[in-house]
Amino acid sequence: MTNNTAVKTWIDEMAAMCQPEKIVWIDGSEEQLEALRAEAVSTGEMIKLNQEKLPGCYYHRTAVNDVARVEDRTFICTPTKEEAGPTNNWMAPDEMYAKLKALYKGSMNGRTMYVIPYSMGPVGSPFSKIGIELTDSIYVVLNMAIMTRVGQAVMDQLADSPDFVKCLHSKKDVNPEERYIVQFPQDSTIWSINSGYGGNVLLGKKCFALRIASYLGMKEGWMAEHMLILGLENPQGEVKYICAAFPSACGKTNLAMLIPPKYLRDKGYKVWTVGDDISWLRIGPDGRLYAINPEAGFFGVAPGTSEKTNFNALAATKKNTIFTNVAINNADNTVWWEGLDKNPPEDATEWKGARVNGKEYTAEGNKLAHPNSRFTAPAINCPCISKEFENPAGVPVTAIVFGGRRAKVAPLVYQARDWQHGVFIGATMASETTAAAAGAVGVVRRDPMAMKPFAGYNMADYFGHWLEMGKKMDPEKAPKIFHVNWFRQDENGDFMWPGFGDNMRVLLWILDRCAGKADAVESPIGYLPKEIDTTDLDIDDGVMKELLSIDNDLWLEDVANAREYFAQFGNRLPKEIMDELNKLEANLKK
Ligand code: OXD
Ligand code: MN
Repeated sequence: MTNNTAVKTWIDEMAAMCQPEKIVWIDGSEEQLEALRAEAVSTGEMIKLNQEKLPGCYYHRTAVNDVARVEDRTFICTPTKEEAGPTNNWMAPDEMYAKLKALYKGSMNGRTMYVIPYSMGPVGSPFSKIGIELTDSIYVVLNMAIMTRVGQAVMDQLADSPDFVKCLHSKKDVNPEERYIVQFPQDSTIWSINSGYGGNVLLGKKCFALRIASYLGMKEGWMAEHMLILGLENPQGEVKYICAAFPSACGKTNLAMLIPPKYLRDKGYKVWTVGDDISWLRIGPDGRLYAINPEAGFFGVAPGTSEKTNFNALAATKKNTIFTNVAINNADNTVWWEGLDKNPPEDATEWKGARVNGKEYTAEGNKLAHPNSRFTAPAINCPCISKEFENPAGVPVTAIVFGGRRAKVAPLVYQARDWQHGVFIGATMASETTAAAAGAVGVVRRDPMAMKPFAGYNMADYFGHWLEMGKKMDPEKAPKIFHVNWFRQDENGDFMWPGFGDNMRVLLWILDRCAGKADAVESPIGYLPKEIDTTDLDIDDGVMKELLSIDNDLWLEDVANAREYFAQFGNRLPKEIMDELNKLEANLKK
């Protein structure tokens, strides 16, 4: 498939270490993928689901000890510890290479090594980057073929360039004690071993498109962010694009595929999905910021996904989808998960593989699907996929939205005064633990720009890069920055805002602000709405007032918490971030 000497030399080296029985190139053809599906079914690695109800759909179960990303075993191996920063695990590259080489030695004995050339972003787009993943797992090959663009076209694009990210994965024996997910940013290299779970092994996603890409972005003057991209179309047919960053499990996929409330649908408003998890952003020739979604599929959390909560995501899973760790409904060989409906199948196989009476099993408090069970669905299946999804030039970004789960502190929405203030708002992003007791405020976890687990270099330098990007844009053309909080609670611990489709009301205020059409009031934290449209919404004025207000004392506590958090970065923290923190404190004390 290639005469590229850099590629061939690297594969020879990796094969000499892992010692596979044979090497198979993935050419991207449906014929080859179909043969691999058949092979995976014959070995039990995958189960073929009901092909009438779920055509092209398969099921996979991971090892019980291997069901999520493993942040404590994820490393950024930069030459010095300072380059990785205090929020990443670090080991010296030489030491880590030596440790892992011993683990990889003979790890593919008797197995096939698949070579997956893949493009993050449309093949040939100026935004796009190429990776090659070597893996001993057919499951990984088939998932990568959904999540990225794979095959010969990618090798043709690479031609004889050595500019590709070298990704090595071996499932080995899934030993959690020897599981490592390691990025070497300076070498454009990712090594993952002893896992078969998506986030650890689909190396194009978090490892490349966020960790390695954020480092490349810093070097090359662009940005890789943990952000969804959506287009909001008004009744005149104009579409404006929003990028939004939320920590994991805050409903990014739901927001990306939002269905507007009926009164807005009736007027002609629509939402189009460009991406649900990752954005790559570059300043275009016109000085505006443009975004692409580097992925080609959705690796979504299944539990909680239903016709009501996310009709579009559910529709996307109805064909050519791989389900991982959900439950099987044996009556018709389809899938089920908590929250799909209120009707767990009687004859079910739970995610670990035991055949149970699903009704009794769940009534006893057990879960049929693992809470982090997933669907891997092609983006083009999504009924609201944007027609700009494949646009190699990306979409122009009008607003950037940060958000978190805050029971008390953050209002429903507020706007940053300018880019620098917006970067500060992103840098202080936080979420509270969801299991908070009624009314009680959970434990605050800082997750700057939702990138804490994903920044491939020192987070303080990452803030600096955000500030630099702002300086390169005309302030009139740069996206306006906002913060939202769908999770504010009343004194009984009940959510005050309905969320889901009604979040569209907040997005409309955001876009109106960007167009200079909506009023706001200045507050110590930024601009608060005078009003959010609540047409047809059963919410009283007192609740709306509360949602749009702030408690200065709680905010001062938050300032103290943020100050403590920032201390870990020492004098590497950009001065602008501290200036904004001091300004916020002074505003709150006024
Ligand atoms: C994800 C995550 O899987 O952020 O997207 O954890
Ligand atoms: Mn994510």
